[in-house]
Amino acid sequence: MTEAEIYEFDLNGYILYRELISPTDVASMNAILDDKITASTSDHFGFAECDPIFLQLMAHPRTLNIMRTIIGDWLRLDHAYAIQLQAESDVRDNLHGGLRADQGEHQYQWAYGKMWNGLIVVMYALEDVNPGDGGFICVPGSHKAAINTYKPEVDSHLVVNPTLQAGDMLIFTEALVHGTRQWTSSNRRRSLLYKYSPGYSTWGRPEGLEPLREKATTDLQRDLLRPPYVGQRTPIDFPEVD
Ligand SMILES: O=C(O)CCC(=O)C(=O)O
Repeated sequence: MTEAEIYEFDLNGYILYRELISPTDVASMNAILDDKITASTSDHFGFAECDPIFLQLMAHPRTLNIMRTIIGDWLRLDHAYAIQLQAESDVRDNLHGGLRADQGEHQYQWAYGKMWNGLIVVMYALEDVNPGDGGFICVPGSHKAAINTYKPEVDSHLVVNPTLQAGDMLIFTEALVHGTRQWTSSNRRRSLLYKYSPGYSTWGRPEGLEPLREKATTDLQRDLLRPPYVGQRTPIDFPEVD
């Protein structure tokens, strides 16, 4: 990450990268999901085991390079799921998360000249999110808030609803107060969420990664899918970024 990007992530608790997935790959991923999704698929669903392209995205060199700054050399994939919303989807507007929420796991600290994070979300948009569409919302800067007994209303002036184009990537810390607002567009929302943790911790049940481990085809993918542990854990062998 550049100094400007680190400043932005530190200031806001989230950062946006444009055009991370190529239009060709976005189209392939959408076609795969169109085949997979049925009328009974819920708004939140597992997707990463259904095609190798999604494990390749988990190990995207540019993303991992950014995660290296945010989480460090021993990062792991914690869990992954997709969100698909339509105007008729029944969304319970909410804001949750925040510094030290979830048994203290959601963390954000600077020490020894670098940031230390807990669970981090990498969200890829497979469809555009236009101004006012709803979906992902957050309170910029709230990952450093000193008060955790109060959360603003979802329509507060403190809440933002970032706009995205298909292929963009939004990264946020779960220490940020964030959530979902009713989807209002006649177009669908389709997002892929990959959540990464430091090697020593887990938010999801570690056995939830077993179906993905069975599908891993490279050492890098297998390393990212290791369960949490510390002793003799080797760092990730980060791939070169083009
Ligand atoms: O993307 C969203 O709508 C919300 C995601 C969320 O709440 C989370 O990742 O914890």
